[in-house]
Amino acid sequence: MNRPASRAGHGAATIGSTLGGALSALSAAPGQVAHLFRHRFPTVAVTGMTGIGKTRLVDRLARRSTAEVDDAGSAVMERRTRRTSKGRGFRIRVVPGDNAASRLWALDEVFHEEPVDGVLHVVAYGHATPRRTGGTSGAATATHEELLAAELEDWAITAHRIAGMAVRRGQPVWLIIVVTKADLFPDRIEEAVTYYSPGSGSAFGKKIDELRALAGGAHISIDVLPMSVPTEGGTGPRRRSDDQLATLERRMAQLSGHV
Ligand SMILES: Nc1nc2c(ncn2[C@@H]2O[C@H](COP(=O)(O)OP(=O)(O)OP(=O)(O)O)[C@@H](O)[C@H]2O)c(=O)[nH]1
Ligand SMILES: [Mg+2]
Repeated sequence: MNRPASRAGHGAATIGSTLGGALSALSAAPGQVAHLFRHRFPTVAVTGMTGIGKTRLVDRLARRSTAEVDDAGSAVMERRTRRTSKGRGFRIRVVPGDNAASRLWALDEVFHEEPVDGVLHVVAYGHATPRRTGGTSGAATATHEELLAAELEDWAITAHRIAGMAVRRGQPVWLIIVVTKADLFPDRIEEAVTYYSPGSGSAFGKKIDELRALAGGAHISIDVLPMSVPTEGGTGPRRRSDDQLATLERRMAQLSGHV
């Protein structure tokens, strides 16, 4: 693996003498470098409906403090890089949750044009922050049931995209359902995790089972993990949040072959 790469470095000098070898080395090397880079910095798509907590989560993952204007929501794809020790990490792409044209472009990008290695799909057990859609005024309101239903609808769209990608790619794809805002329902965390789990028979669980069926033989690994990223200065249990983050990061590293 080293040899062709170092040869390619002297490509111009050796091209006359060992034309065939040098040419094949030149064409192979960029692929190998890209492959190595991709292994060290796999791409991860972060999906989920508007107001669910994607931006807060990835800012925490990237060790970056969240911008003040939380309430606005994200209109375009956000990009972050998470660096871990030993020169590894993740390239994170956050698909905007609002149903704008930019969301469709972003979904196309992460699931079709530059298919990602893994997906963090963010849900919040009906605790998404209601956001106004463009052009309307006044505070947005929605009941818990409406928000749960909206999560389900949002997942149906994303699940189709993930299944399509898995089928086309023919290599394993991993998915972690991140149940965030757990600080808002501390006594119902287990119940929430079950609700989002495959085989649970819940409305969401059934949709996860459908994803498996849609993807056919393509391999998709599915995890469900609780998370909370309380606002800075908040009174929530910091310790639990740190543990949850550590668990998520460990699992992402395992799934990417980093450990
Ligand atoms: N209590 C609590 N609030 C959270 C948590 N995560 C996010 N929030 C709040 O929920 C709101 C929405 O979070 P965002 O991260 O902006 O949501 P988003 O998914 O990026 O939304 P869009 O950009 O519209 O797609 C913000 O007011 C956050 O402060 C959490 O774990 N706990
Ligand atoms: Mg956002």
